[in-house]
Amino acid sequence: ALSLNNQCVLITGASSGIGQSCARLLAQAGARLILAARRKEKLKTLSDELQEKYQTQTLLLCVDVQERQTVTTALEGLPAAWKSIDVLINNAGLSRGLEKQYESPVQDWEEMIDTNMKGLLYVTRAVVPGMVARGRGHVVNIGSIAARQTYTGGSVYCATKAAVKSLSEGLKIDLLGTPVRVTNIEPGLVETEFSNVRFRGDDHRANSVYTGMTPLTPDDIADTIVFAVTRPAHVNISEIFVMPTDQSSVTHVHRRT
Ligand code: NDP
Ligand code: 8X3
Repeated sequence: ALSLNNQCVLITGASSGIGQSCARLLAQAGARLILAARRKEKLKTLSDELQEKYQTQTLLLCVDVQERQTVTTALEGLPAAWKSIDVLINNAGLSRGLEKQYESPVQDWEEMIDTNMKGLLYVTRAVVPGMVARGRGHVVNIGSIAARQTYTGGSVYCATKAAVKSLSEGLKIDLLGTPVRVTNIEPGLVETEFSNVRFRGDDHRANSVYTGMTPLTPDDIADTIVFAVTRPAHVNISEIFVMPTDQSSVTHVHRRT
């Protein structure tokens, strides 16, 4: 059941973390991959690795999902062999800072909203009509524990992930009567570049997020995505909420320090 032989999968945010792990696990399962992110070099290195290890066919898309026209043009311009996307993984996303809602830099809100909400919508808008027309497809959105619980300094990030939950549910409603499936994955703490991006390269502060506890790895999340997309056609895994054993809520983290 874990074969994705020749299926075409588009992963946004494939240059790092969860997206990169998805690329590796899906390549292993036999998929063809469209790898999207802004950092072309990282995509190229990953693509070389996948070609070498699994003879994966890849297509690289250097796009910023915040730019609507760029997203639309890139996806409309896909070569014929790559147009039939079977699985879309809307993973590109980020957090910026932990300031109070009424004090944080407005451009931080805009970057989170434009990436996590609008970027996800632009990609979905460009890809899903083809899935409906072909009568096959699966959209996997990366939400978060942050959608379920707002934490200090996280209000705008948490709001964008609450939006991902609503958008996943809404898309599922809109697709009822078609064979296209929708899954919302909601991870707790996963060690990736996420905290380095949130704290703008302050490695000490970023590392402290995971100190003394065992976080999830990006492979743990990619694993659940492989599970969701390899179920039989009549099974829609609607939500998966995954936490580290050392975490029981956003604010309850067991640390051995
Ligand atoms: P990383 O920072 O390691 O990866 C984020 C990825 O998103 C990168 O590949 C980055 O690529 C891409 N990205 C960011 N902005 C854009 C953009 N404007 N256009 C295109 N690509 C973009 O973090 P994670 O792997 O942790 O994050 C992946 C998803 O998981 C995010 O949606 C995040 O919110 C979510 N998440 C993470 C958790 C965690 O604890 N780490 C927990 C719950 C959810 P590039 O910079 O090259 O464009
Ligand atoms: C990321 C989860 O709690 O680190 O979505 O912000 S958290």
